[in-house]
Amino acid sequence: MAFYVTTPIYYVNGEPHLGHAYSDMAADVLARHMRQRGEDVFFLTGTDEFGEPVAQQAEREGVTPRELGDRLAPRFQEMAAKVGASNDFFIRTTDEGHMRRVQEVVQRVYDNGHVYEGTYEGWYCPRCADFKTESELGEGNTCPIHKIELTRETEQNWFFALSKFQERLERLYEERPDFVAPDFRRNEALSFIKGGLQDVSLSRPNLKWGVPVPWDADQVIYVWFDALLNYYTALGYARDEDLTDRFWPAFHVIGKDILKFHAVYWPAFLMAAEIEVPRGMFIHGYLLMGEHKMSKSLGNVLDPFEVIERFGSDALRFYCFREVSFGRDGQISTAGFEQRYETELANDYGNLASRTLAMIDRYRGAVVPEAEPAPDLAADFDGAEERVRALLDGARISQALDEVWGLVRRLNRYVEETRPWDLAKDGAAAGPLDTALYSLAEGLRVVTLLLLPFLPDTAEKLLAALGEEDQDLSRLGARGGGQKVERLPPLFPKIET
Ligand code: ME8
Repeated sequence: MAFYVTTPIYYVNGEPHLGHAYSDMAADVLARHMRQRGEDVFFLTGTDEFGEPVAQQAEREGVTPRELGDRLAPRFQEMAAKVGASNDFFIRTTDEGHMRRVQEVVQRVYDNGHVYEGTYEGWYCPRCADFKTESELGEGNTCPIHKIELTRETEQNWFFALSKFQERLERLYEERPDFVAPDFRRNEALSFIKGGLQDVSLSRPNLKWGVPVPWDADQVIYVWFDALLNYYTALGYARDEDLTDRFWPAFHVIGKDILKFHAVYWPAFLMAAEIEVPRGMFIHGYLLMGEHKMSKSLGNVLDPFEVIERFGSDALRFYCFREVSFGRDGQISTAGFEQRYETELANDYGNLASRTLAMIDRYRGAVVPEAEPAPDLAADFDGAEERVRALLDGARISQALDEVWGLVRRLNRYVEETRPWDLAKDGAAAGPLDTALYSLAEGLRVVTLLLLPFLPDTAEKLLAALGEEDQDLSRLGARGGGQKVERLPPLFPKIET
C-alpha cells in the first residue's frame, strides 16, 4: 500500500525553529514506521515562498523575496536533515514545476465554474495572509495571532465559491469521522463549516510576488491556494515520472494554527478541481517555548541545532513526543529535557542496552544463547506490535511511544527479577541464565525495532550490535539465539555539568 505523508511548508520569513522541526519529526515518525511495515512511502516537506509574509519580510531586510527564499530555504532543508527527517523531496513553491501545476489546477477550478470576479471588503492580516471575519478579530480590530492593527481593505479580485461546498464538506465529515484528528479539532473545523461558509479570495491584485492567475495577468494567486497545492504538485515533478497515481491522496501533519485552511478550504478546493480529498490529517498542538529557565548545562533549548549538536537528534525527537502529548499544547524546558534524558534515555534504555550486551559478552562469549523466551515476559509483549500499529495508523505518536516505553520498563524489571549476575555465579543455573540472557536480547531487539521511528540513529546502532540486519517489522516474530553481539559505548552519555 502507498503512504504519502506531508508537513506544512514553512514561510521563508525567518530562521527555522523547534516548532517547525516538530512537524518534520512527527511526519518522519509516521514515514519511518510505514516503511518498516513495507509500505510504499513518500514523505514531503518544503518551503512556502510567495505572498505577503515573505514579501514584507524581504522589504524589511532590503532584499528581494527571491533572495530571502534562496537564503532561508536551505536552512529549512538543513534543519529537516538534522532532525533525522527522511523526506523524499523538499518542495519550494518557487519551483517551476510547482508553479506550472498550480496554474493548471486553478484553471481547472475556473473552467469548472467555481470562480467569479467580485469585490472583497474586509479585514486582512498580511502576517497570516488571512482574511479575517468579524468574529475572528481581536480587540480594536487586531489580528488575534500577531496582535497588529488590521486595516479594512477593499479590492477587486477573483473569488473561490467556497460556500457552494458547504453540504459536501458536511457530508465528508459525516462519512469519514477520522478525516480530521484529534476529535476536538474535527469538531472545531466542523462547527466552522456549519456556521456558514463564505466565499474566499482566490487572488490578490496588489501584490506582485506570487503565481500569476492564468487568465488575468494583473493578479497573483492568493498564497494559501498556491501553498496548499504543494502537496499535489510535488508528485508531478519530484521524480522523472509522475507519482500522483501512485501516492495521492496524502496524509497531512499540521499545526493547529492552520486548521481552517487544511480542514475546510483545502478539501473544498480539491472537490472543485475534481481531485480526491486527503486521506486524513492530524493537527498537532504548540510547543510552548515562551518563558523558560536557561540551564547551565544545556544553554538555550529553543535552538534545535544546539540540542542536536550536543545530544543528537534522537534525544530531541524523544523528548518532544514524550513531554508533550501529540495533539495537545505543552510546555518544554531545558530542565525537563535533562530529566528525561537522564532517567529515560540514559537509564531506562541506554543502561538496559549496555547491561544486556555486556552480560552476553561476559557470560556467553558475546553469543546470544539458544533458549525459550521467559513466558511471563513474552506474555507482556503479546499484542504490543498490533497496538503500536493501530496507534500510529491514527498518528497517535505519543501514545505509541508510551506503549513501547512500557516494554522498556518491563525489561528493566525483568533484569532485577532474574539478577543474571547472581545466576552466573551458580554453576547449576546455566539454563536459567540462558533463558534470562536470551529473553533480554530478544526483548531489547523487539523494543528497538518498535523504537526505530522515534530513535532512528540509536536503533540502527543497537540493532547492528544485536546482530539484527533487517529493520522491517516483519522481523518482530521470535528469533532463535546464536547471533554474535557487540558491546557499545553508552548510547546516551551522561550530561556533563
Ligand atoms: O503557516 N509548536 O507557515 P509557518 C509547534 N506557510 N509547531 C509549530 C510551532 C510551535 N510553537 N510554531 C510553528 C505557514 N509550528 C504556512 C503553511 S502549508 C500549506 C502552509 C509549525 O512558517 C506548525 O506545523 O508559519 C505550524 O502549522 C507551522 O509550523 C507554521 O509554519
